[in-house]
Amino acid sequence: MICRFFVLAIIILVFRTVHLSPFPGFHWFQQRGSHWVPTSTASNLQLGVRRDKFLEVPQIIWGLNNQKIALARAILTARFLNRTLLMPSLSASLFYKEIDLLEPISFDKLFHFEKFNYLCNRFVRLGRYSDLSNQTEPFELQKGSGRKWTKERDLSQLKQCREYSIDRFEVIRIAGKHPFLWHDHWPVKNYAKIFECLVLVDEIENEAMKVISRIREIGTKARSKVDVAEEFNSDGSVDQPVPYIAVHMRIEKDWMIHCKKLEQKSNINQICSNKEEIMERVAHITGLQQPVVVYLAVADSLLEDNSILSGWKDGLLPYEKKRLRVWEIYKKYPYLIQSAIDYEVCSRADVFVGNSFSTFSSIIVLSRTQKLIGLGITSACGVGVRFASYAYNILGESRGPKMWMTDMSAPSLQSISYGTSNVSCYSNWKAR
Ligand SMILES: Nc1nc2c(ncn2[C@@H]2O[C@H](COP(=O)(O)OP(=O)(O)O)[C@@H](O)[C@H]2O)c(=O)[nH]1
Ligand SMILES: *[C@@H]1O[C@H](CO)[C@@H](O)[C@H](O)[C@H]1NC(C)=O
Ligand SMILES: *[C@@H]1O[C@H](CO)[C@@H](O)[C@H](O)[C@H]1NC(C)=O
Ligand SMILES: *[C@@H]1O[C@H](CO)[C@@H](O)[C@H](O)[C@H]1NC(C)=O
Repeated sequence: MICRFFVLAIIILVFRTVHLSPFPGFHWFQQRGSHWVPTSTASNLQLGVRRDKFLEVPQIIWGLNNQKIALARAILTARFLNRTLLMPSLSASLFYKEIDLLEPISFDKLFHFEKFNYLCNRFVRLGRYSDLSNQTEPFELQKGSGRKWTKERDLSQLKQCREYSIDRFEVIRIAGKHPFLWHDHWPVKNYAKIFECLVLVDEIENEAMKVISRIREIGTKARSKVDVAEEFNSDGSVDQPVPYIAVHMRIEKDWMIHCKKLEQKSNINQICSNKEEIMERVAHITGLQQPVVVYLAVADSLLEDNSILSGWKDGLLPYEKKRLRVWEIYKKYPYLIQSAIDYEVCSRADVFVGNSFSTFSSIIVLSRTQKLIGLGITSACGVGVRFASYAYNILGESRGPKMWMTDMSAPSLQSISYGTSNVSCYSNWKAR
């Protein structure tokens, strides 16, 4: 009897916990895409941010990950003001000098709008322009700029907006600088939560899956030629898909110019790595079972020469989009979407190697760090850890690249948005 009572009590407890989970999307997140049903429960209406007050921000621009950071900063600002963020416009192209070439693209062409609100429910909220009642003109808020516009002044301006005289407006429209350039007031873990809610729309997610299966297919063939000891099931299948490495080779000419300037300005000589250095360091990663496919995430059109496929150590099989025969998939899309597909391929790789001064690499490592935390792995310093990440621009152990995890307890996104040479494999577990 006592036993039964306890079992019952535990079942009730578990049931309650599942229902009262503070972040309901989390359990579901593991199996995203497969069977998702939008739910909007009336009981949630009072929680989270207000649905009748809005924030509007300027068009979001620059690279994919600069855009993601800008979006997160805008929506965290909206949360601070207890407002819904009006779905901002992203930019499909990378031209940032000529405004007319920015090619605005709606947020929901790339990311799933409903899933975003579902996953980030009670934390932040995105709204549509059709939600507006248009009763009053928006309040126009000019962001300050220049050296005198300090972080403190910026925050006090935001605080003023929470007072009735401004708060009574249905819409606060921020004018001036775009959100990537705003002062950063939010900790890394808040950004991480927003990034988790950014799920690609099905069409683009499927394209990324096609690329990944092509990579694994090639890996499987390569392994079947040599005698790699796989653990076969009784029916001859294998449990784990064939692993692959993704390397974000940041060697495009626009980057080379930028990083040389950055090295001079910051007096750090570990920012630019040429392709020989990248190949050499990747070759010294320990614990890799070979042969293994190395997917090179590069912007082919911006490359100076095509020699990135030669010079790799035996056992590392380099593939970029053309050799992989997936260029057909990418070429249908503008820059932003190409980059989003690459992001997904790198984010899901078994091993990722990037540059710690690239936001593209940094945000991939952030997502992988979160994945490791989710798997309960408390230190990625061991050899052969799944989802290991490395920074090739920094020398690590035994001539390899440096192990890299995101410091989830950092008070701002500074090191992620502007790069850092201070990377390590430690992570602060109290952050969660
Ligand atoms: N990985 C990858 N990068 C791309 C692609 N197309 C353009 N890029 C690069 O991505 C860069 C912009 O990305 P961004 O998010 O700003 O990252 P970061 O410049 O590396 O910090 C551009 O400068 C391009 O060189 C692509 O298809 N894949
Ligand atoms: C926003 O305002 C609502 C209603 O006034 C309140 O219940 C909620 O807790 C506030 N949310 C935040 C994030 O401050
Ligand atoms: C308010 O204005 C927006 C944009 O101009 C429009 O899309 C929306 O339908 C309007 N809402 C109402 C209730 O008229
Ligand atoms: C390097 O990063 C760690 C973890 O974020 C931090 O504790 C340390 O102070 C940083 N060191 C330097 C020199 O910035």
